[in-house]
Amino acid sequence: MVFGQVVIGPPGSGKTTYCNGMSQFLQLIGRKVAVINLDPANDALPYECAVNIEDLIKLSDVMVEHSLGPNGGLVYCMDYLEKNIDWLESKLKPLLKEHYLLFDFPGQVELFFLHDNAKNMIMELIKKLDLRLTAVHLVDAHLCSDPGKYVSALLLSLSTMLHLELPHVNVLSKIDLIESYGKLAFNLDFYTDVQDLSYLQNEISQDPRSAKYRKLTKELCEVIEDYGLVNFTPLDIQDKESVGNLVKLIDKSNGYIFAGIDASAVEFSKIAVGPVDWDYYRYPFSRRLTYKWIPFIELINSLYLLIL
Ligand SMILES: Nc1nc2c(ncn2[C@@H]2O[C@H](COP(=O)(O)OP(=O)(O)OP(=O)(O)O)[C@@H](O)[C@H]2O)c(=O)[nH]1
Ligand SMILES: [Mg+2]
Repeated sequence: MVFGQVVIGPPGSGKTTYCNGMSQFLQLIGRKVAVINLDPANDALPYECAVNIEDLIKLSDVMVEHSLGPNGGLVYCMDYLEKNIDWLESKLKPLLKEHYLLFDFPGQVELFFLHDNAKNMIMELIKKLDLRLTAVHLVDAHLCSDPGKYVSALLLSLSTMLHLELPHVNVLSKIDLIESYGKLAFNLDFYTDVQDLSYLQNEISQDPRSAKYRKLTKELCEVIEDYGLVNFTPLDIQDKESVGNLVKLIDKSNGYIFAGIDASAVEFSKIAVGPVDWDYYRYPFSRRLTYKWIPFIELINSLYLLIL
């Protein structure tokens, strides 16, 4: 079983920066990480990538050869990648033994709630390579500063969740910048928990530009609430506590915390509902350990820390 994340979100939401920061964090807690760049428009990569789509197809070549713009070119590249999935599989196979995978995808949102190429490709990889992947959907926290934009971020997140059908974590990225966008109409919890959107409708009603869409917005908010699927985790990629909280959530969603644990269904459900602590991060090979060894290792670990 191989675990990893499919990192998606609108252009500029911070996906590449996230892959860089997340891979550094995961390495610090003892995991071997491979970042896979599947965005052919990513020219200056801040991380060292294990697989790069540029070795298969170049966006600039596609645009020239088929007279396409950047968006059409990216859709073409994803289609091409899906047809050449064997290439990606062969590149991933040597990494599977000991790596945690981070897939950096392009920011064209239509690839993830409209077209099927990216989804088919991910499903194929999951099936053939026995992967356990969580979709991490980044949305710029800036969108909270405008009620209309926030509703569109909610809709985008919901439609991506429904389309991809993967374990899914929505993230409000660049939360460190939120104060610079002015005072928010509500506390941050309101935007992250997505509990009662009727308050938001009052805000929208006061906005003369949106007045004529009032009824439409109300109906859309009701759809989002009826599904009850969307919420957000705030993230400042430079803050290790913030990244750590997100890692705990992702590890629960793709089953990383359960891997290698030889326990009953009751034990599993206890782990699932309880708060995740950091113990399982301390042992890089804990995935292969059975539960009974953990107290022993904890003792060794404490002695080691004492000596240090
Ligand atoms: N302040 C702050 N800036 C961030 C954060 N994450 C990303 N950025 C900045 O946001 C900009 C866009 O980040 P990228 O990582 O390139 O975003 P992307 O989603 O990969 O963009 P595309 O690949 O073009 O879709 C860069 O200038 C980053 O430095 C964050 O957590 N805080
Ligand atoms: Mg990028």
